[in-house]
Amino acid sequence: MMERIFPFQRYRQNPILTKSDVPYACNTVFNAAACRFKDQYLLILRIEDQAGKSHFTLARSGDGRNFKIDPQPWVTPDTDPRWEPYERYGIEDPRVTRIGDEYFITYTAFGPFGPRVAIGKTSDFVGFERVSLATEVDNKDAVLFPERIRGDYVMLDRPSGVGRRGGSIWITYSPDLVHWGRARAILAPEPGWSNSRLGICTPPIRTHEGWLTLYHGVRETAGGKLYRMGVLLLDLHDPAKIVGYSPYFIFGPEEIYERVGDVPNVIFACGLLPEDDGTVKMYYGAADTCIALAEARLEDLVRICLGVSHLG
Ligand code: BMA
Repeated sequence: MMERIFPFQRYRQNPILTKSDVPYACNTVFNAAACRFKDQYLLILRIEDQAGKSHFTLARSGDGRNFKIDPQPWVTPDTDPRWEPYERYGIEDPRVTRIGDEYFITYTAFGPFGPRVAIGKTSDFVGFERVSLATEVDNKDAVLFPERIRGDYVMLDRPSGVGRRGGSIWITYSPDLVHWGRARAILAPEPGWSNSRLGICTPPIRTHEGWLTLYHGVRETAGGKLYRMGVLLLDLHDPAKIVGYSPYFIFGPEEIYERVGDVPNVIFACGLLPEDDGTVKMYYGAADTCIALAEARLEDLVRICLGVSHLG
């Protein structure tokens, strides 16, 4: 029998944000990027409006649990003709990575040609400057590493795959965040809990044993798609190499707010924040309808990747 390991504990007062917390009319709030800025926790919320298009609004907190949402959106789809055709249907699923003194936001730009990965940046969470449309279409779930590796920026992304070949996790490199290449495949869907497609969830965290990231695995069922989460550890010096990963899911929809919503049975994390006490806070969208929080010990996540079946 395979040992079942569920390292994350849900916050008792989940969900932490719902549309009733948003100070203006919208459909849903979900899939938020997370970071620390000055002495605050910041979430970059994906808010879907009543026309079905998403934009980003900031939420701020002193303790990482109780958030207050800004009165106005922060980033909306661009009207500049260089970007407008690609963001016309909305901007979705942000992830944020601090590199030096700047915060880089990778997100899905969605338009009539399909979804593609875009990168923007800020240093003050007031301004937002678009940097590049980093991939062609049919690619999403991109995260940047928090430091250059052998001189290059490094990104994990998820080209969709064609036909029955579901999307896989890839790695790609850039000297300037604009020109990307030397792409290599990292992990493909496998029979079982992630048989349909995979995608990276959260920007990599440096640990002694490797870069730790969460990924989602999708299983097609008679009742629709089931989004659950695994954990992946990549080599510190050559992140195209896998050190280890969970052969089973470590977090899946169970609670009513994860089971019921606009898209049922979805948990979708975009933010994982390490704390000084060795724990991590995972912020995840639940059922594409609200935002929830769960906590784990970073060491437990590493041990799962290393194949240690009993948590310490
Ligand atoms: C994915 C993304 C996510 C969403 C998930 C489940 O493809 O679009 O934004 O949470 O599907 O609907």
